[in-house]
Amino acid sequence: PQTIYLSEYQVPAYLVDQIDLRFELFEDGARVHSTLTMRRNPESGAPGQRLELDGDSLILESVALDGQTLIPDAYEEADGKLVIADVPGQFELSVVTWIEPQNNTRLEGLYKSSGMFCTQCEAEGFRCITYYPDRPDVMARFRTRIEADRQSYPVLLSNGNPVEQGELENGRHFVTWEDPFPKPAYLFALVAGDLTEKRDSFTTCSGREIDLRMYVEPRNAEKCDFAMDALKRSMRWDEEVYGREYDLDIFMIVAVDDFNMGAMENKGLNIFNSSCVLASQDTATDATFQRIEAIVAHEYFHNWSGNRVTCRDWFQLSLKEGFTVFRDAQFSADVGSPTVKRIEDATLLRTAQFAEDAGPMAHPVRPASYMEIANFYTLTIYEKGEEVVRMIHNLLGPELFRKGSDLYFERHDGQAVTTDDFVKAMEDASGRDLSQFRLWYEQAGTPVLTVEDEHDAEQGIYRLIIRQTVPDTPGQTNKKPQHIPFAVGLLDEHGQVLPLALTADEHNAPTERVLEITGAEQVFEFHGIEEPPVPSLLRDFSAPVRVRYPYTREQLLFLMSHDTDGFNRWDAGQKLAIDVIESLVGEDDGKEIDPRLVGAYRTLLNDTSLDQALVAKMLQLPSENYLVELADEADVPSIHHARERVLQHLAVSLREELLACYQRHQQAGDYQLTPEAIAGRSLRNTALGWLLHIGDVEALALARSQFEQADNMTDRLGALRALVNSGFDKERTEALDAFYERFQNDPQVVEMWFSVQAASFKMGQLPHIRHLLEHDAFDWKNPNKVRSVVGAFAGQNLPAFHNPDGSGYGFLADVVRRLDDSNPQIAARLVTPLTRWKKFAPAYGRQMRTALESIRDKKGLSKDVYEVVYKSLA
Ligand code: HT7
Ligand code: ZN
Repeated sequence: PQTIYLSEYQVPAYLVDQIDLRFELFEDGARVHSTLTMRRNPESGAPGQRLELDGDSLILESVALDGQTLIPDAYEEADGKLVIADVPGQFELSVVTWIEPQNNTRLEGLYKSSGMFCTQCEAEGFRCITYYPDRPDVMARFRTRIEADRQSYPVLLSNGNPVEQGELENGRHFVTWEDPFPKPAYLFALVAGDLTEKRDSFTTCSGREIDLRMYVEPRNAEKCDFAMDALKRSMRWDEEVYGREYDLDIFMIVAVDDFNMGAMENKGLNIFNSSCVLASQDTATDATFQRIEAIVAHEYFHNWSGNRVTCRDWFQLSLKEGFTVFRDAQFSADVGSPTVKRIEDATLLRTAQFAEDAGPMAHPVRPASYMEIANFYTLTIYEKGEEVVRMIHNLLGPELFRKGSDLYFERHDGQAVTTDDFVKAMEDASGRDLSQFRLWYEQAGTPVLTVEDEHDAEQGIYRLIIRQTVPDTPGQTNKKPQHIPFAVGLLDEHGQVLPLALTADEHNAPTERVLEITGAEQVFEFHGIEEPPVPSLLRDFSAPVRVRYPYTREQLLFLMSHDTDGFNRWDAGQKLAIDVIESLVGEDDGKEIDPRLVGAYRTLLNDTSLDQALVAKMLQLPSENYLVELADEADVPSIHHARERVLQHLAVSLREELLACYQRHQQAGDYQLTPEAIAGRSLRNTALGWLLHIGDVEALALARSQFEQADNMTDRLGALRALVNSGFDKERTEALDAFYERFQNDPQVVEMWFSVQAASFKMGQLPHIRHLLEHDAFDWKNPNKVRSVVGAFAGQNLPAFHNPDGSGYGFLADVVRRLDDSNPQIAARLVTPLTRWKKFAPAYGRQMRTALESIRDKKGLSKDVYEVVYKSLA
């Protein structure tokens, strides 16, 4: 496969002003009539009159130039292109293609899901519909006419506003949609089906009434309210916080069961994976509700950050994704608990993005090359991209950042631009120089800050000596120091934050400072510090970096109970638990577990004056995935064993406190989604899980009654998970059967049922995973089902996946080879756990490599999987 380079970017030779589409939808295929009004791009230096259009899996029926049908000699169809050697400066090109949505298992372009037609065009799906310059810097006005059988497809949707509809012969009908905003083809969408419509409305800040509609399968009609409310909250928030008003008269959301990712921000017609939009108290957990709210907001926010201002090319993907994730994170923090949101985001980043940044697929936030763009919808583009925008926000402060975003939207409305344009707008609005900061977009790898300190009692000076390195990554060595906002605080022995005076005569100094790290080594002096303080470093996780500072356990215990920064308070607890677990890895079971850990957890459980949302997070031990990420040559069974020992020890030692915590957080009254209520459920379910882990019979009775009587899915699934991870075999089987019996007709709940088993070490051993794949409810064509079994097994059930006999690796390789033919995007994503082979002890790494080689050797391997496997083996 060919590698595409950012350095080879050229403006398009031809532009499209208008595209008129007519879709004839049938059961055995679809005919697509497209008429493009095109002209030569005055900015293009490309010589000649050669027109190249992209196409994939198309059957070409005819081509006409300015109304004249072209004979086959006048054009060439090869290597995914339609080439017409000689076109005038301005012309109309009509192309008719035949496609087969019913056989489209890749879920790119136009396909069928549960009997409905739907599309996914980002990044390069539009070329599976018709020949087109399928690149985001070609922006056109779309007019779309859809024709289909009225009975089977009463609802016909596309982008923009409906402008015409009517009846046709043979029980068919049509609707025409017009989108007034020029857009790239990746934002095109079409939906046709027998769908229930839910309606609401929103009045914008300027008084315009927007028609809001959700379209779902009739059985899901009762699961729309939460997403609709989340949409309205998002619309209001974007007006208030970013001054962004919605621009069309109608905004639609559609839920589809078969979808490669979470959702898609098509202009005016967002399409969602059902699992990311449908919810009810009975069927969705708190985490699902929060995810839905964040994704609805994310897709809505794209209307400005992505659609009105879009990407020039796919190297700029983080321009829209990083910025939009930042916006949705701000929104979630505003409507929920900001500290908890920050903890969740930093956990994902440190566990998974840091691993990506240290692995074979490491790439900058603005990559310099790719083979298959679908492989670059990564944690680096999304989550690290978010952190980069957040750092600009930290450096500029909220007012100047808002000035910068206003300037960016105003300056580039209707354009396809670059990450550099974004940074430039921030610079111009703030007067700050962000030239060194731009390295965050260019250099891959997670910077490491090594911090030393010294206290000069005589002068009352405390010094922080900070050294910065950026590790080598594939294709990048000898990197330059980056510009890092490093938030710090200092605590005295009573836990009071100290003023941070940078000179002897600075008065009223703040108690928190964002230090700007720009060099390879820098020293910061704080004056008036009489006693050695405890430093609180990288507060609120102010930059996506690793910090090395030799905290003692005493200091961590101190920060855990005194730090005024909620994030660092939580982080101190994590560091302490990690230190204790790591000290047990590879040791025999006689080695003592530091009693101070139990003491700290006891305080957390007993002190009801603490923020319970924070306590709920603090009680969660660091995951096995994070422990692996921190290890040099990870030995998963030993890590698992050490973590289990700590968990068991804590649960045995704190049995009474856990039972009391469980009882204290019994919730009476209606189910609520407030941060307090969510924290209460989380604490209860953590306590229950720990107690069942140690085979507590009293807790077993609590779990069974919670499972049976729960009025919400968080508690029901919490009890089920606790039972699945317990040693109570009979009760576990009974609960799993009862759960399936009750929810078998709800695909989203069945997905949870699969993943609770596949992610559990107690249950999810390979024979059982194979058994799940044979289950009636499992469907290889549905990405959610594949993720819920195979993804959960390889991504979360580490000791089973890393079975020393290598069976987990062989299994995953078989699955990837199988999926490579039907859905290469999903296959390429599933390979990820194998690509980390260098991270593991040699006996494991070798077998992981062998599994990768068996994928590499498959005949006809897709470009998607080839890129990931090839780079991992290099
Ligand atoms: N912008 C959307 C990306 C997306 C996607 C990409 C590749 C293949 C399938 C896809 N479905 C959606 C989602 C988002 O970030 O908002
Ligand atoms: Zn997005």
